[in-house]
Amino acid sequence: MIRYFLLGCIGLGLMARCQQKKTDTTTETTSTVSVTATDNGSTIGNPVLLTTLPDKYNTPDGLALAPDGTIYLSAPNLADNTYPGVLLKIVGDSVQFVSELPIHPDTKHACPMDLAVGPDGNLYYSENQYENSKDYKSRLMRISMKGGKVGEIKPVVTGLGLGNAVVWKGNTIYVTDSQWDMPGDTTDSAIFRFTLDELTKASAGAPIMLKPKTMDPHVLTTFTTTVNETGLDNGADGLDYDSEGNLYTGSFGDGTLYKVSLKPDGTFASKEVLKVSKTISCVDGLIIDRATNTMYLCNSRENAIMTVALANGTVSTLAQNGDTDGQNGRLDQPAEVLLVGKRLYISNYDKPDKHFVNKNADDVHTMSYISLGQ
Ligand SMILES: [Ca+2]
Ligand SMILES: [Ca+2]
Ligand SMILES: [Ca+2]
Ligand SMILES: [Ca+2]
Repeated sequence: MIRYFLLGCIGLGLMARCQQKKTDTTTETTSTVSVTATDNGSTIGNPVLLTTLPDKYNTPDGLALAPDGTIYLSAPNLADNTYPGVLLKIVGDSVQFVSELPIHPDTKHACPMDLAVGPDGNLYYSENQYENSKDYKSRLMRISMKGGKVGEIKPVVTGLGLGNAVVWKGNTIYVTDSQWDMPGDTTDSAIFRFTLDELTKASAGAPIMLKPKTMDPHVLTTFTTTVNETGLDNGADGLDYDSEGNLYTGSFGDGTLYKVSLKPDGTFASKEVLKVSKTISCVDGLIIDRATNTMYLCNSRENAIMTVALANGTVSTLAQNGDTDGQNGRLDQPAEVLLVGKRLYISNYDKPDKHFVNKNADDVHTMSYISLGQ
């Protein structure tokens, strides 16, 4: 019954009237995204509340599983950056403080995004300083880890535009930069590639300094965003690889998914747009279950977790909610996912852009999860 009601709403293009928005005073009726969601209602799936976070952790983002089972979480705190960006960990159904992070000398902010433990046991994270400065201030950072304890933290790469996702594949780390522009084109983005050797040397000496607005030798490949009504030119965002070692990324601004094939040495071989069964409007964080070659992605704009069967491109919506504050585990603009066993952890970023289902960076800050399978 509800489904037919919602379908009716979409068919008539009258979502704004069908939904009873308490505070919506806009007259927007032309959004091209068909959103099958109602305010504060769970429409698809059953995301569960993992924990509620205090104001000092107001924007949770990156998630990483360490070999010792620790689940690390970054809090860039971009919704209210009067609170410093910090490193946290998930313990059971609670979130615990791990470490403060160094501020950038120019922006005076730490802004940790995605994280990944390297083959050397150290924890690497990218920064999103783009919110503070458009002048290529973002860095790749290395946290020296000894016996699970945080040691020295220092930059190993400088000059990124908007460092976003990171993934280690063997002795190579791949990093997305959602704002790696070229001269004359402000809509570009890139995947970067750095070897463990390079980063180990950088950690002992000076960081690798990228050359903005060039095809720096560390660029694996670039992408161009088709800017839509959101006005967002952010490109490559989430990043992971399948069982055959192909990289996948998705564009935050236009939702295109890309498959990037690599040579045996980890350098670029080819890339293609992934053919999918249904248009996806926005891709933030993603993870691939390499046992099944299923991608789980965060559709930040539509407040949804979607799956893509990589074998045939079939897109399904695993969970989706309307404009929520996240309480009770409802999705509130998911940004990152992490699969641990049958549990899919979800960071609710809750910092909306124009034409997003999520309308308010509210004062409820949450982590959710979805139990997959039995
Ligand atoms: Ca740009
Ligand atoms: Ca992201
Ligand atoms: Ca919230
Ligand atoms: Ca919200």
